[in-house]
Order: sequence, then C-alpha cells, then structure tokens
Amino acid sequence: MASKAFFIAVAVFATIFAPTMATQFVVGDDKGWTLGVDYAKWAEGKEFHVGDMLMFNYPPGKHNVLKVNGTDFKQCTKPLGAEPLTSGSDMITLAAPGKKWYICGVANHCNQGPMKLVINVWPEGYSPTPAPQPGSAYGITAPSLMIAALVSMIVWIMI
Ligand SMILES: *[C@@H]1O[C@H](CO)[C@@H](O)[C@H](O)[C@H]1NC(C)=O
Ligand SMILES: [Cu+2]
Repeated sequence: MASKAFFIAVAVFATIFAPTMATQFVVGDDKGWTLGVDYAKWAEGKEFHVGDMLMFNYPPGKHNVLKVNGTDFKQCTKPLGAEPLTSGSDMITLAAPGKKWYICGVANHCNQGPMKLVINVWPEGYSPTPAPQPGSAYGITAPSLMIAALVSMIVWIMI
C-alpha cells in the first residue's frame, strides 16, 4: 500500500533529521541546589548544548540563583544590583555557547557550600567528544535510529 509506505518514510525521516532534542538538567539531581554538593563533580562528563535547560531546585527563600561572570564566580562576589532567581524551581535555558557561571547569592553559601556551578555550553548539535564517526554527518545517532524504528512501528500499527 503506497500511502502506508509514504507515512513510514515521512515518520522515519522526520525523526532522524529532527533537531536534536533539548535536554533538561536538574542541577544536583535529587539533592538539588543546596549546601554540601560538589557541583563540579555533578557537571563532570555532562555535555551542555545551546537549547538545553538547567533546573535549580531548592526550598524558596533558602537559596537563590545568580548568573555571574568568571571573576565574580572565583571570588564569590554578588554583582551590585543583580536580580537573582528565587522561585525555588528556576529554569534557565542555555541560550548561547561558552562558559556560564552560577552561584547562590544567599549569605555566604557560595564560599561555604560551595554553591557554585560552572558549565561549558556547546553549540547546538556540536559534540566535543568523540571524534565524528563516518555516517554521523547528519547527527544520526543510535538513539535517533531506535526512535525512528519505534515511530515507524507505531505508524504501521495505526494505519
Ligand atoms: C564581572 O562583573 C563585575 C560586576 O559584577 C565587573 O565589575 C567585572 O568587571 C566583570 N569582569 C569581567 C571579566 O567581565
Ligand atoms: Cu544557598
């Protein structure tokens, strides 16, 4: 049946060539944004891309989230007049590539926690590791192939 094959082809191609899905990172995972968590360790091995999101979870009032520059990060200084995020479930969308620095602006948490997080944001679709494999020119990855297979199966059943 021609229409079935057509729908499958569309589903497969749409899935494979769709832009890479944005990832939401929960900072500190289950522990959230709090004192006594090693955020350098949390960030280690993670790849952040433009379009991904950082979620800072904490009881409102106990902490906050301040985006700072590298100097303020190192010295734990709060920029004058900077407005921290305070909702307790603060979502930050990574809009541009480069290094991003976040600290807690409450009391001395930045030094004591130490509640400070530095990440490196890569351009969308770019991966620093590993070296590009033959056949991955269009960002076709094993997961996207699996999803494509799943989608075509579902479409197959539905039509
Ligand atoms: C970092 O921000 C502070 C203001 O909080 C500013 O005084 C300083 O010049 C900035 N440093 C850099 C390297 O941009
Ligand atoms: Cu804090």
